[in-house]
Amino acid sequence: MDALNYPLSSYYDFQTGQIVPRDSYRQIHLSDMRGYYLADRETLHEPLKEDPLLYEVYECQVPAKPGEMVPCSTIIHPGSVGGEFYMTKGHYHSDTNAAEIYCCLRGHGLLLMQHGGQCLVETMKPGALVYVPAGWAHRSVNVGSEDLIIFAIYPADAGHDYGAIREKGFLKRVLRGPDGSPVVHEAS
Ligand code: S6P
Ligand code: ZN
Repeated sequence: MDALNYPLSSYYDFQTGQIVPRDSYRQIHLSDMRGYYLADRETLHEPLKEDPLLYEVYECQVPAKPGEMVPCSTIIHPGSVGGEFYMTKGHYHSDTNAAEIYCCLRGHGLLLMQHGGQCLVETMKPGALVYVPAGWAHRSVNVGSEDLIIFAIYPADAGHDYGAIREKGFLKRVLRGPDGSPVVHEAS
């Protein structure tokens, strides 16, 4: 990240959630989420019958040093795995002093935030602006029938710690109820 031309300017498509030019982009398929879904516990070591794309993340590349900030877009597609809505892996920031700002542009979702045995659930609908305090794990869940598009900004030197969530999960899970609407369960 030496040869940066300032100011950095991109185009953000509010309809699709894409950021152009595409600096940093990743796709997360079901095969990348082994062990995260409840239904996966029994079938963890079985080959997947299909491997749908669950979510995509665009990030603007900036130097990973104190004072810099990363703008990013997450697009979570609609769907569920064994009745559990498509969701991001979820993580803590490695720097426990690093907060984050989330803003929902499109769709309908829930944002789980967890810290010290407490798990809060915030509604994400267009215009919802949620502050993720430093030290809180966060996971987005698409509970709607269209893409959930979220814009976020976080400190460039925050770092991402996936280990604790990968091993223990969140204290709450979001499942599809009998009528298709989301039901938040205490994780077992
Ligand atoms: C980064 C920020 C988001 C997530 C993205 C995917 O700090 O919270 O850009 O990276 O929503 O979630 P995850 O948990 O797979 O990184
Ligand atoms: Zn984050």
